[in-house]
Amino acid sequence: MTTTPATPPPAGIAGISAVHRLTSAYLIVALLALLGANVPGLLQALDHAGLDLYPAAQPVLRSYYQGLTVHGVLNVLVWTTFFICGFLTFVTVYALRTPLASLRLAWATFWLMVVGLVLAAWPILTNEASVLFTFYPPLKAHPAFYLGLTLVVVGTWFVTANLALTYRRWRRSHPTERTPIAAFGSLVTFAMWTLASVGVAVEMLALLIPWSLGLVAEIDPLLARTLFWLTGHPIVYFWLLPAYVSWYAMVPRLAGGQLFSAPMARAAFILFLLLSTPLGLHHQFTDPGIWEQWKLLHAFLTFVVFFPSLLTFFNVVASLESGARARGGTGWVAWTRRLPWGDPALTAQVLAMILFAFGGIGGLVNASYNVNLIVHNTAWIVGHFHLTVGTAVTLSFMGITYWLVPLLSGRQLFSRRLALAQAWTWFVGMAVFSETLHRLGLLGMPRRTAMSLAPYVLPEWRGPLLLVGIGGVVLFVSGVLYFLNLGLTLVASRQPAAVEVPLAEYGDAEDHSPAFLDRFRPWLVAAVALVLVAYGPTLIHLLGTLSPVVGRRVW
Ligand code: HAS
Ligand code: CU
Repeated sequence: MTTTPATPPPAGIAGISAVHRLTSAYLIVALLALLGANVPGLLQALDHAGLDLYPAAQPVLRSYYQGLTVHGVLNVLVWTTFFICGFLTFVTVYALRTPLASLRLAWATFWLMVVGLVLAAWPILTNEASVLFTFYPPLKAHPAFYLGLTLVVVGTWFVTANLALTYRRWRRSHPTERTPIAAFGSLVTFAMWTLASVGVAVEMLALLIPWSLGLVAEIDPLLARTLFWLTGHPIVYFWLLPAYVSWYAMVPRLAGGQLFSAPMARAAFILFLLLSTPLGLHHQFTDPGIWEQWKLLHAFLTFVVFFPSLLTFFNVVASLESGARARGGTGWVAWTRRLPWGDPALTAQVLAMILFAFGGIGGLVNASYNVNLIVHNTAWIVGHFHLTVGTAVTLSFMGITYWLVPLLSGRQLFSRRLALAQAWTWFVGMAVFSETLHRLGLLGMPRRTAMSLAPYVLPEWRGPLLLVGIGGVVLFVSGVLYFLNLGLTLVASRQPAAVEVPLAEYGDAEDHSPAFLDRFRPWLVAAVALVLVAYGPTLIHLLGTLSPVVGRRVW
């Protein structure tokens, strides 16, 4: 097997230190969000274990629901989005070895997103927007909440534009080359997201903002929810695909191997571009007023979007195996012992993958129209998304920071041991926490409920609820270890870092992907067409059956 040449040193990329600064800025906001989300997360887990600590958290957090909103918004909207904008910009520039198209636009985008974040954070912190991260009407938040989140979304569109222009510049000077996988995956992620985010943008601009400003008195909850989930489902792949970029383009290198198949990686990304969006109705199987045929179509499409993750499963494990075998691993399973388990950047990501396999299987249960009726709105769903966004994504991003923060700061990671302990405690804590929540869901426990105050807790929930509390405490400790290590890296690490971007080689001298797997436009056109087919009739139907209601503040 021959290989592509090793990654050349970064010195040749014009303006690379400015990109480092930009990525650092995004990373700081992302990490502050993750840090801020950790405390309400602990309070929620303890609430499930029967300890209501919210009276002690006054006046910062006035209720379980305000805490849950802070936790959800900071984790799934801020930590993810800011990390992704910084990381994928960094990756694209490195993979293409081409300067970012416009640094000025990039900084303007960053500040626009920060302004949006501050606007949205202020009503959340003053308890004027305790509407959870799904902000379903008729729950009505302060207008600044909706305006702020809209600015963040618009910011991501500018990131797309900047990356697309960078790619165009690269393509002009490399007309026949295949786009490197890392850049290809990053560009697909932003293309997919930009198409997908139109739903929530319309919801904000046409429904929520005018209504929260008092320009219109009423809102149609079903139409708003449908537009929300048009974006709300694919957003999960907006979070996941950057982890996949790392699993495909960097993890093989960290494992000492190569990417097993570049064409298969490309095929997976293209399938996500096509299929991420037209299936959001699987979040609305129980919503009345939407035709069953369309729900069924979305259920089928959900089974299809499972497929690129199976491709990823195969490709990523084969790549890990190539690394382990190169290090002397043998046997069917025993090779796994030869992975470099002492490297926290790799270990965190492999542990994230293992839990993701279970989260993915749970996703199939959710997607099954009839079985969904059993798990919908129960603790099962909370278990599902802590394995996916809470582990596949978050633990992978943490693993990435174990090489990225030293690279950006120029200081070696303070402690690899602490980082390994962090990754393993996250894995164990999350396994206990999520498995128990799945079980509680099957026992009928509702999600989004302050269990310590609920008068209907069944005796068979009590034991598992305690385990949720224990899992949550382990996760909190893992979070503390993480921030301690990063903090000490910045203030106490004296060793200069000798880190390079671990871009993996492919298992072939050249990338033999067929040309149609390295195109954007035709797949994007097909993706738009699929969304129109999957959503057009339902949206037209909903516009004809509006039953608007006034807003409510129930907290
Ligand atoms: Fe989901 C609800 C279906 C994936 C996140 N999902 C949610 C919610 C969130 C979420 C946040 O169909 C709740 C939203 C709310 O608040 O109401 N989900 C799926 C399906 C998949 C899926 C079919 N979800 C994700 C991902 C998420 C995410 C990814 C975040 C990042 N989900 C649903 C449905 C609902 C839902 C319904 C609505 C439920 C309801 O009733 O409300 C699939 O895409 C999953 C595919 C994944 C796999 C796993 C592949 C494994 C890999 C790793 C392999 C490597 C290993 C390492 C094992 C097929 C790639 C080996 C180790 C060695 C050492 C060698
Ligand atoms: Cu979904």
